Amino acid sequence: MPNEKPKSGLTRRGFLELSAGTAALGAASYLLAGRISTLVPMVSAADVYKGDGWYPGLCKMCMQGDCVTRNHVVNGIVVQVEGDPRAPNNAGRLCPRGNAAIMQMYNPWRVKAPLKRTNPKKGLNEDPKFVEISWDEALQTVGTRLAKVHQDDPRKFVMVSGFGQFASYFSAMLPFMQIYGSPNDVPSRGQACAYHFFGSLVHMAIPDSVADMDRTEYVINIGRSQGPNIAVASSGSKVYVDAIERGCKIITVDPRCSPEASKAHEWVPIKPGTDFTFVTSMLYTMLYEMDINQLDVWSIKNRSNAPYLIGPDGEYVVDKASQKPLMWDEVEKRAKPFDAMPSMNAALSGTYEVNGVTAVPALQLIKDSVKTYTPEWAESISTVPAATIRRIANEFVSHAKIGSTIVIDGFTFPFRPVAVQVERGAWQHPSIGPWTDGVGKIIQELVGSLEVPGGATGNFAPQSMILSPGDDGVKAPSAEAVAKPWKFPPDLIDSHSFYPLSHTLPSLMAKAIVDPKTYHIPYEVEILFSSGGNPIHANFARDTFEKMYAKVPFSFTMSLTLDETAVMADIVLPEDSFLERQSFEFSLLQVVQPHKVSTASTRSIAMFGRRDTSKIQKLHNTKNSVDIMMDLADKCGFLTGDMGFLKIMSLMMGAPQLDCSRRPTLDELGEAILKTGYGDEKTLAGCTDAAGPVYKYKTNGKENFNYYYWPDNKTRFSMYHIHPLRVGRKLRADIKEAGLTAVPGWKEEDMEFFFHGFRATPNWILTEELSAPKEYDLWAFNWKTPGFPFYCGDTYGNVWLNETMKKFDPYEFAIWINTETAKKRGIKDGDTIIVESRYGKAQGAAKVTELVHPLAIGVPASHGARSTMANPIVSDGPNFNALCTIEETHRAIDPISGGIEEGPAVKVYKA
Ligand SMILES: Nc1nc2c(c(=O)[nH]1)N[C@H]1C(S)=C(S)[C@@H](COP(=O)(O)OP(=O)(O)OC[C@H]3O[C@@H](n4cnc5c(=O)[nH]c(N)nc54)[C@H](O)[C@@H]3O)O[C@H]1N2
Ligand SMILES: Nc1nc2c(c(=O)[nH]1)N[C@H]1C(S)=C(S)[C@@H](COP(=O)(O)OP(=O)(O)OC[C@H]3O[C@@H](n4cnc5c(=O)[nH]c(N)nc54)[C@H](O)[C@@H]3O)O[C@H]1N2
Ligand SMILES: [Mo]
Repeated sequence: MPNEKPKSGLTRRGFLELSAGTAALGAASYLLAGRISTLVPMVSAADVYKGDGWYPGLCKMCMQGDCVTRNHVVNGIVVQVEGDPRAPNNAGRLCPRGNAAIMQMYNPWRVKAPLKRTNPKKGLNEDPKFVEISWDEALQTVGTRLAKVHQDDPRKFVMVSGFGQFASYFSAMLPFMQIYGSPNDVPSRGQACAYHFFGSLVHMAIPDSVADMDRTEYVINIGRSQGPNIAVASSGSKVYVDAIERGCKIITVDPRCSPEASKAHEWVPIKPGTDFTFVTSMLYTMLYEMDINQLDVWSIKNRSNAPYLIGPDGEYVVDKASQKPLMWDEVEKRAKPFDAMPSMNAALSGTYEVNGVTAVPALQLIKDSVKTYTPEWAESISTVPAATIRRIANEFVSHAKIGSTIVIDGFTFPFRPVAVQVERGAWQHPSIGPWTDGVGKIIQELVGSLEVPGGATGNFAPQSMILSPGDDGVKAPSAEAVAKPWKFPPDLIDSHSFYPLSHTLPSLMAKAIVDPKTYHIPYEVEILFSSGGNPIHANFARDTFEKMYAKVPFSFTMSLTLDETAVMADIVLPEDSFLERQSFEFSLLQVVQPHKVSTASTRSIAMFGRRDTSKIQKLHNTKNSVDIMMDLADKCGFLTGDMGFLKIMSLMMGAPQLDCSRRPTLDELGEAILKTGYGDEKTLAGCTDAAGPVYKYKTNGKENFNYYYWPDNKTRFSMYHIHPLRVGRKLRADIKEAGLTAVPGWKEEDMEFFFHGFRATPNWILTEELSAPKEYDLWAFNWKTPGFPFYCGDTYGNVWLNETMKKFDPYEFAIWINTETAKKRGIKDGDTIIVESRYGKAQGAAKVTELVHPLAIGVPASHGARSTMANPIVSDGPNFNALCTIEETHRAIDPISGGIEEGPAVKVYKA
């Protein structure tokens, strides 16, 4: 049986020893030629592939998936993977995961053939009693169901995907959903990865703002990595270290001294969930303790909405005739439309009678909003010394070199080499998390460092549309800042209408499927399709997701291993490992640039993700996921045709001239993309190891900065964040009109908390966790680690990664506790301890250390509870996610981003 577990008698320990042996041999054979003998027994001797040599590859051991590799193939077996030194992004580097890719492909726990469930009872601890079936039967079973629901009501089909499957998501799964007509495409990560709103709003920086690492001189990282924390080979870590070597100062605000913080100029330990106070008191220092002329008055007046006059209702006061926002002209002593006067004449403070109302320049309101947020106040909540905050605010401003310019290709730019980067760690705290970033943006605008050399840019290739202003002169909300339209009763299964600015809401999907009435869903879900996304482990309520999968009459997956979603499935469609996936892979570099840092080497790059797997022997009866999606589209009857699957897929992939009247092979598809993007003379056959990676730069020099397309006051950034205020107002009205008194699941008395973040200026509020009962006297927090930033690439099931991290990183599978804190509780290094929140527990070995804040308990990665049918090593370590809740009654969901509170108050004791 290809899908059986390791032989009985081979205990878990036995298996680990076996894998330890494989890993050790594998590692040793990096140095010795004899390495393949450890892998040979896994393939049948009859199939010896000819064509030993090096072949081009593309790594997919993390979600970014753009590191170019060279794969050494001997007798059809991949014996070595290394970074391609010619690659513009990873330049020969490869992280620990990339180096362990071989063990993903040759993992004995892979799904080896299509499977059908024979035990109708579904549960995470139920044996599904899978039996192997043919591809024909599997596709027919899924196809018939899909076609029926498609006819009936496409909303009843829900797709859950994630970063285990990012490339096929863009290329095939998304087009499938679009043609199928179901709006219910729910990314599994959503509520743990919600930090896109303010970047999208202010400068279309999505996923988030990234520093210009070629030139920046002072970066404040709050709850975020620039690469080293998660070992990013593509850009990331190398760029970070280079910047430090060239003298750039990096300040890391984090409860933990991460590998990155240890290399940084300064580590600022902070109590989890309190970053809002740090940034708002920096803002206080800048506005109350500095002279305005120390700030970039030119940028404030020309490139933000800070001078716009605001009425008592919080709205812009507009010119009656043109409807354009007004500014107060200090020279002419009257209000004028923002584009009808020299911006430098605009008032930034005071009150003015305009249009019969008392109007105030927006900057004045921002200043008023932080008047009590002194560094001393911030210290009382965050524990960061007031003097440190003041010093950092002053250093930030002095490093901004306000007034300086830089000439690139003959074009003169403002030069502002500072950035504030606020990400996950700081965002995942309802109501105040997003605003930590919202204030981070304000601080940067005060020194003029957005979208100019040295400052912060976005991850999209620079281009003219990115900063285009609306009629009000301010860059229009884009990407995730565009509010989802209201609809009641909702079509969307995940309550998106109630959280119009959110990223994605998988836990609300789960709740609505289990209990459609509470969430006002007028239909019952009939089919769940999961692939490369694991809401059961990526989120915070295993039970709810288990109930969801158990309730839906039919679910299927496209899987690499038997993860939780597969254990709950009726049909499992086995997928090729990326090392054996044919032709090409849709590279993320087609869409967004590396998430972590930005340099000229990657800022506008597009790359063809060539994989030549023709000489690699496939191990099992698996298929390429793009092929599987074509099969399913065919079964549903929409493969070909004018707006058929092939057409949409070819458009999404950037190959509009593909012949869509018949099903293409993957080679044909790859070649069409190659020719469209890189020239008609290019052929797949020409993409060899000798020829090197295929890529191009879309822009160069001055075109690499969005300021170039919208200089001076041609566009303005949101500093007074009027958009969330407006969205909140509309949402209140919509809810009322629907006859509701609260958002589903929320208590009526918590609705003020719900709407708290929908405002234009920052305002502090105590979260549920910061006001927990006194016995919960510590705060747990979490981060991604170099070995296991995600489950993509099946990192947790990878024996080499598991062994390496166990052996070399004593912090990986442990619970971090500060020396003083441990002493008070009689906890010693290595003791088994229990971390208990009001929602759940995590257990593990204590790592007593000075590298963590005394009030914080660090629980790394996403270890712990896992699928019963995967390699048992996947459940090693403490499970952070069990400590968090998805309950609205605990105010656990951020109403803006949809993010879940990831800083639960906990108590800690010896087991
Ligand atoms: N504790 C904790 N939880 C977290 C996070 C954290 O840092 N800590 N991070 C959060 C964030 S930011 C995100 S984005 C999400 C990510 O969460 P998801 O988007 O769900 O992605 P992954 O966890 O990477 O992988 C999901 C599933 O993909 C499967 N898989 C891996 N490789 C392949 C493949 O090649 N093919 C197929 N078909 N399946 C594959 C794995 O078995 C896994 O079950 O997790 C979130 N959850
Ligand atoms: N190459 C590559 N790049 C990637 C990815 C990839 O897979 N590969 N993944 C992308 C994805 S999906 C994501 S979500 C990002 C994740 O990128 P990051 O946000 O950089 O990743 P995390 O490790 O989750 O970082 C969170 C940090 O916040 C800290 N932290 C936790 N709680 C708090 C808090 O309350 N306050 C403060 N100040 N800090 C806190 C943690 O200790 C940790 O250092 O990376 C993206 N970039
Ligand atoms: Mo993420």
